[in-house]
Amino acid sequence: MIHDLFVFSNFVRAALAGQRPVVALETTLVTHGLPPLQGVEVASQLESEVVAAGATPATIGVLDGKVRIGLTLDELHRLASSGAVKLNLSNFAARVESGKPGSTTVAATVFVCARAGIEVFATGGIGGVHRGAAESGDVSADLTALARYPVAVVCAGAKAVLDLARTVESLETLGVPVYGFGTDEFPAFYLRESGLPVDQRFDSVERLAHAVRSHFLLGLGTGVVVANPIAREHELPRKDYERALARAVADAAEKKVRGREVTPFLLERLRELTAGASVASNLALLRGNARLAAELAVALAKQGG
Ligand code: PSU
Ligand code: MN
Repeated sequence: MIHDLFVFSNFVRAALAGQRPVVALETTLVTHGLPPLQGVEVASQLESEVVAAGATPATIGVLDGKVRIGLTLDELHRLASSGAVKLNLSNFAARVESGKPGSTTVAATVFVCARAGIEVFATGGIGGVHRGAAESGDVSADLTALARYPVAVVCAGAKAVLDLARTVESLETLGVPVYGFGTDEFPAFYLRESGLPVDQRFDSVERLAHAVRSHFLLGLGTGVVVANPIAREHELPRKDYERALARAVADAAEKKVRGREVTPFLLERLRELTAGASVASNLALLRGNARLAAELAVALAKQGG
């Protein structure tokens, strides 16, 4: 039995009990990854995408001393407006214990999925190895969680602000397969291509689901990254993007932004420097990931486990 620190919504509990497809969604992108008012609206849009593709959404967060699996719209509003802290694996338990609100990163969401028996999770981009990590040691706990919990994470690659080559190397070292959906290359979030390879390409959801199921059945124990590139028409123009990114990274260094603040700072700076275009791309890829995750969950449920 799962501990009563975990609280399921009725919808999610019923879907899991009936072995129907469920897709988890994180909340750090709601509270820290998007401009404040947009976060909740985007969260509901992602839930709608999941429902439209035939799965039950489980948006995850920490409220009132409990881990909530399937937040209501009301609870999402509370999370977004009450100073939620960004939770990874190291600050998770203390935040639950405090009774104060927390939003889940990929690391925390993957952990909750594993505890709750949810196999598929959709996000924007995973965290990874930061630029300059050799000095700062800043490597996202998302990698730790992927190495530890068998959950399929559908994403548009890793956050664009990272050292992507080192992030891909780390995934291999940790034993986390990267499956490209309709691509041979690890996507670069706002761009479809990074020049880095994936482990295996899949062009059909059924084949992808078989590979994910095999990974789970073999008991490799790690997560799977399903890399789903942004649609061509929603990519940022490469030149604009590269210029904005270089500027944002320089600003972060100058302002000595550190630790958990780095990602939100860079995303906000990119939004300003691209006049909002980065947010539009972000929304498009999030919707695409929610849809593919739901299709994957449906295919996995059909195949059985
Ligand atoms: N990528 C984005 N927007 C985000 C994040 C990633 O484009 O908001 C969030 C995710 O929740 C991810 C977290 O798990 O940032 C990673 O943060 P850090 O690098 O501090 O571990
Ligand atoms: Mn970090």
